[in-house]
Amino acid sequence: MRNFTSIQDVDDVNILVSEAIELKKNPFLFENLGKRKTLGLIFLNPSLRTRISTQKAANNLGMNTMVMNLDKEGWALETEDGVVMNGHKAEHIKEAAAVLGQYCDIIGIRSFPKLENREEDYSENILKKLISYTGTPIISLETATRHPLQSLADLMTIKELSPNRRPKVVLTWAPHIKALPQAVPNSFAEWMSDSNVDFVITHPEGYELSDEFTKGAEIIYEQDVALQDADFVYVKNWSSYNNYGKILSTDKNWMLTNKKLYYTGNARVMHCLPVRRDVELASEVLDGQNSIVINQANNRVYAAQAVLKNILENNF
Ligand code: AN0
Ligand code: CP
Repeated sequence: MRNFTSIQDVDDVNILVSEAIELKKNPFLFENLGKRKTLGLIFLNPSLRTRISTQKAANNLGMNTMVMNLDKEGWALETEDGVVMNGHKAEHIKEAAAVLGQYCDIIGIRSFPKLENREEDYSENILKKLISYTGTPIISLETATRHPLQSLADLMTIKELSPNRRPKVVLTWAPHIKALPQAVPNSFAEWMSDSNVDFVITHPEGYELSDEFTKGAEIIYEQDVALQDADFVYVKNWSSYNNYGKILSTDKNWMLTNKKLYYTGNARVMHCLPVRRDVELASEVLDGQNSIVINQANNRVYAAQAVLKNILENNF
């Protein structure tokens, strides 16, 4: 594996998940693998888990890390080609990426979509330009359309806690006060469709995700029906893909409560975090026995470590 930007970059997902589970048992087994190698983490948007778990993963492999909050601390970046740069943007991504490639051996990038122009967001312009101009392997730390490190940690969590049969996994839309990206549900759907699970998606009409990500999944518009006999319920808000970036519903009935959990097979409840309590997910669920959101966050370290290990082994 050279880059980690989607499930398509992974040679064997089962092996990668197994490796993450092994690393969790023995995090320092490869503590010299990344010696004298530098991981640069570029953030154009906020982050708690990705920022810290990826640094911890790199440290466990003996790597150095440099974190750059380019949205606040760098020069304003021009990302389009052919622009006369006489506005407020002082540096082009072409030079910035090439320079970062001189200082770093592997680069991670977080870059949210603007949610204004679907074609522009789904072109993954910034990610593609980094791959072209840095000359280093690139890891997505959540870009416009996907969050693969999250999905790998999610799949690992499901594997660890699955019953001894094919589990039923339900992705449910939840209300939110802000328009959020489709990256987390897109990625989750893409990884689940490729896994040994029965995968169901439930959301209000108008919240269909791009079928590039959901092919193979069953879509049920009645949440109570979808939740029946679920082993895992993944809660997440996203804005509309078809009516791009818009909030079409704030219906509180879509919030997962203990009463709704009753329809499931005593399902484990997942969320990538950050979560808005009693907007997206009821406190009683988050604080209850079925919530595994902290396990998921913990697994982010080993997911990132498995990815970094694979890239280090195959590229240096
Ligand atoms: C982001 C999102 O939904 O993509 C990041 C999640 C990991 N969430 C928010 O902006 C609240
Ligand atoms: N789940 C996740 O990626 O969280 P952060 O946005 O805090 O990194």
